[in-house]
Amino acid sequence: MSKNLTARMLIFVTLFSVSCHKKEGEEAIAVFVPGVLEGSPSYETMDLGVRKAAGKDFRVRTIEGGFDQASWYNSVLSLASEGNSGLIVTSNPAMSEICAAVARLFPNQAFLVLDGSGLGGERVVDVAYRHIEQAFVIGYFAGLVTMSDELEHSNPDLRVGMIAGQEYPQMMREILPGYEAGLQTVNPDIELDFRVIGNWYDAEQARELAEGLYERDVDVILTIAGGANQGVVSAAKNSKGYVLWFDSEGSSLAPGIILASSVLRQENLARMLVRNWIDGELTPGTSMRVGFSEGYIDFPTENRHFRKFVPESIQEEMKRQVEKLKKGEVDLSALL
Ligand code: RBF
Repeated sequence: MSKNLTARMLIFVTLFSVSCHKKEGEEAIAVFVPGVLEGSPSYETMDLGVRKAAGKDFRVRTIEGGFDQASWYNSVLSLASEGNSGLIVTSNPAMSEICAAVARLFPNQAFLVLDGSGLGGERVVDVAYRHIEQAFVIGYFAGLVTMSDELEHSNPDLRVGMIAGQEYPQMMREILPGYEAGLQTVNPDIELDFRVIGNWYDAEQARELAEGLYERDVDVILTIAGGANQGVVSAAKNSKGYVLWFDSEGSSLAPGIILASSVLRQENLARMLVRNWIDGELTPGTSMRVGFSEGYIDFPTENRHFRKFVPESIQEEMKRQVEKLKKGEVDLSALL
């Protein structure tokens, strides 16, 4: 073969592979946020994980669906009907059924629902967390906080709070019972005061609810309220109380006030599953449930604020409890 021909072939091969690459670059992944991104830990980590998996090869478009939940179905439907996104990724338990309904109309559209409900049907990939474990571990911690005589703002009353954005099946059947079970494992006399805001954005109402709880001698509040969480933190600062965080690590947002977090490793999960999709290895209709033993729920005891502000005896007790959860030695099935 002449040198010239080899060179020409090389140019052809190079051009060809560049054009293949470009085609890949044009394919988009849509991240549908059911709400707004900012302040919602599970949405922010989903978006990050998708972007890490996509790298430079895939364009990622993040669409905020806003707080009108009745509009989400139409928004996802129009995303699928545009046909520009090879994959639509979203997160929260209400999205499984919404995506399943859209998937029936657009059978070639790939869907990935993180933090789903298990009701994704035959075409959607649906991953549900064992929220009961996530809530149990932070409930156990809240129990130790309210019992403590080493923590400055812990009072002798055995009363603990929880504030949620909304009531929904996973909240009422898993998170609330898991949290209560954690509290009562520490001491059956601990009382729980549970309040619901009714949305995921009203920080002012969250602040009022939290202040009411602290006035009633609650010393620690678990907040699961998206953008409204900030209101609970302001109330804790004014009333000298503690806050517990859910889904992501929150203690750096208010060191010494947000004492601990029960986290989802949603960024890792999103990254892994989107990579699987890119590699053609995401099977439609797959449904999974993950928790501590698979490494997708965690209670970080090495966090520097946790180590600084939490009494050592509580740190040690939490390490023991986390080990048991990781090894699958805590049986919470009776609560479901
Ligand atoms: N969590 C947030 O942080 N922000 C939200 O805007 C938000 N909206 C939700 C809407 C619905 C209909 C449901 C069912 C849950 C929502 N969540 C939201 C809760 C979130 O998906 C998750 O279940 C909890 O954060 C516990 O991990």
